[in-house]
Amino acid sequence: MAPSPIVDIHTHVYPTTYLALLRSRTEVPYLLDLPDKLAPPRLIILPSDDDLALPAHQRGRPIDSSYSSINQKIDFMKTHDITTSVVSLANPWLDFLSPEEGPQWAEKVNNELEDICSTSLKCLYAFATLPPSAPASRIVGEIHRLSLLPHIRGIILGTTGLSKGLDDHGLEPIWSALESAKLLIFLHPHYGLPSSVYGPRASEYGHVLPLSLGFPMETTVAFTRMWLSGVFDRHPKLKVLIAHAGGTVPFLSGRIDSCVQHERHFPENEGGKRGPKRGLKEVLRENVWLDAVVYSPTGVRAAVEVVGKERVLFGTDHPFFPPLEEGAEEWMSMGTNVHAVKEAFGDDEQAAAKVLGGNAIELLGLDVA
Ligand code: 5CU
Repeated sequence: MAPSPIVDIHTHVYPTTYLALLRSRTEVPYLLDLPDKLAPPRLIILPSDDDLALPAHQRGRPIDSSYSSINQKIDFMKTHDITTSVVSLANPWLDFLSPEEGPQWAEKVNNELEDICSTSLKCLYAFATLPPSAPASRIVGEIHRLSLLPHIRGIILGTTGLSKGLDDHGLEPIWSALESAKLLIFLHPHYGLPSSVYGPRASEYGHVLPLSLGFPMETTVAFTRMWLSGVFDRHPKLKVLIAHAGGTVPFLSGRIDSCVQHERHFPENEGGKRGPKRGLKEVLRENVWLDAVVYSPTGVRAAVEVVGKERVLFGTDHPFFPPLEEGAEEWMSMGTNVHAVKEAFGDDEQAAAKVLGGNAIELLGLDVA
């Protein structure tokens, strides 16, 4: 029997167009080439990376060819038996561009993603990117254009939306356009939490606190604001895939709901409930998908419990979290996430296979070679 397909829906790339954009800049985010031409350039992605007191080769993070090379992405897929990947631009997307610059860069990057996928013999699809600083009409125009590109299955979106967060009424035309185009929103963090929460010793722990805690909390707050503002009442068909197994949404959903039910600020609605008409439980079961990039069976089980086993999708986060040992072929992040899915389902191999691939194929209509 042929092995079940494995689909990676959380896998990033910095296409060459985007790297050229970063290279042309001197303000964060930007790409810093080093005098040693053999050393990979440094990506200065956050204001805290732009520490001019440090020598250039210690600022930000090294961005080697694995972040942009499609051949290396495909080699990674072959090494780990991944049949199909749905690639997305890595953070910080186009959040930092001016309203005038955004639309043309979105078009360039999205066209490059479509080209990459169309020459990949059915093993690649993509989540496109939007120009969030542009006027809403231009963003809506790009969504319409994307809906005609054969390999685009959704868009990746940061937590700031148009700059005021995902409860911003200015997003209404964007939600409507995404809902009618049936494009999935892949909600992904970038900004984390204010660095003060990590304390004065934060740098001793490298990126551990912002990545393991800041990212998931950022996503949790963004999605909760989206729900609280009634987005899913007004757009009942909107589809959202939340990164990193929903941040902490699965664990905190009961508490979030309880706080709403105890909040006088919300009037009681017809059903005697407070808050949005469509409760959090219902929205999680009908509008939300979670990736399984959570590195533990406990996390996968929590995700499955709140959204259902048919709404959890495998991912790797490649090329982030590469092996630290020189020359290692197998990525721990891949092995850990596959193991977490298999262990979470135990004997239910069919459910594990669906999370590893079948759910994504069905949801995104992927033609798997
Ligand atoms: O964990 C992740 O998803 C990431 C990511 O996407 N981008 C990044 O800069 N670090 C970690």
